[in-house]
Amino acid sequence: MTDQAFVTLATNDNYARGAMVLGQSLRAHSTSKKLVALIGPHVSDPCQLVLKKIYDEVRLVDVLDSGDTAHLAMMKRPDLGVTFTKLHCWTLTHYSKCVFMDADTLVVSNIDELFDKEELSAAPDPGWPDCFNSGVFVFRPSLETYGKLLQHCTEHGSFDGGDQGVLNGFFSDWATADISKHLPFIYNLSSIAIYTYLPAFKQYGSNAKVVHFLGKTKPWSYTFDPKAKRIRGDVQEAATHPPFLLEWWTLYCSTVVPMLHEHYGDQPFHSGCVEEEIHSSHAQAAPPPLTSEERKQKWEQGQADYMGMDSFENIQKKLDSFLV
Ligand SMILES: [Mn+2]
Repeated sequence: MTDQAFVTLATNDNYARGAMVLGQSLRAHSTSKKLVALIGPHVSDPCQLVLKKIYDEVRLVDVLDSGDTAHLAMMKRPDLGVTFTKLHCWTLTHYSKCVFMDADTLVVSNIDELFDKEELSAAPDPGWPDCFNSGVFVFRPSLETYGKLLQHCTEHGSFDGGDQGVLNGFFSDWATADISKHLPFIYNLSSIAIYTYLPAFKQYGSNAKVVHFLGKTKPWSYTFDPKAKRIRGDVQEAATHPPFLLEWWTLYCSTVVPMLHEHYGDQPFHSGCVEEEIHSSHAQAAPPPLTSEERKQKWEQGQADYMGMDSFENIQKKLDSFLV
């Protein structure tokens, strides 16, 4: 179907790298749909060129420069800049139906069946399930809807400061009107759910089709040692399931980094793939282990040590010890 497309948004080079991996993951799972990337003016030339290799269409969206209704809306609500950029997806009227996907999502299975759904279909947000999460949603491009959305935006703003607040305000009957517009959680599985409802993750997690790296720490916030297949970085605040993170990095290193090298040429750039030397003593010196009270406190503050003590494997071990 050439009038249906997956659409994503990258406002800087980091999110552009996310978009590259997302695009590659869609291709790896043999999508028959077009791929469209909306980009902001801050995405560098080499990144734009790589996106053009992966995506069928790369469209520059400069709200400040557009001179259209979005520009006017932004003058009233300058705080919602990126949100207005995202709403631009409704202007892609050369497609009859689209699925928007955040650049911090990863496809782990073919999801073309989402195009059977209607606007606005989305999965519940794990933090407030009467709201949908705007990281993955089905929509129909329409200038009429676009205009109404911008109007809604300027009149009511966004209750969370971003596009999710605007979209939930606009499609406000999502929670109750039509159950067929509730996508199963496996189409927008945020790793937060793994730690808030582990038994459900154990039961259903293997059905995941889209993983969403919610939260401040994104896959590209880490570095990766491709030889050792190890993720490095401040993993304390990682709200990310290690195997999915590993899948992101493996796809990135094998299929995206070579293209980045090609387009950066002699220019230096930070790929994030670093082969570590044999560890010096300082790298091996682990911080003193937390007492269980300190650990409990950290967990309650949402700072579980997901890659270490509180890793999924360790939680599973503990759980298994109860189950057998
Ligand atoms: Mn996101």
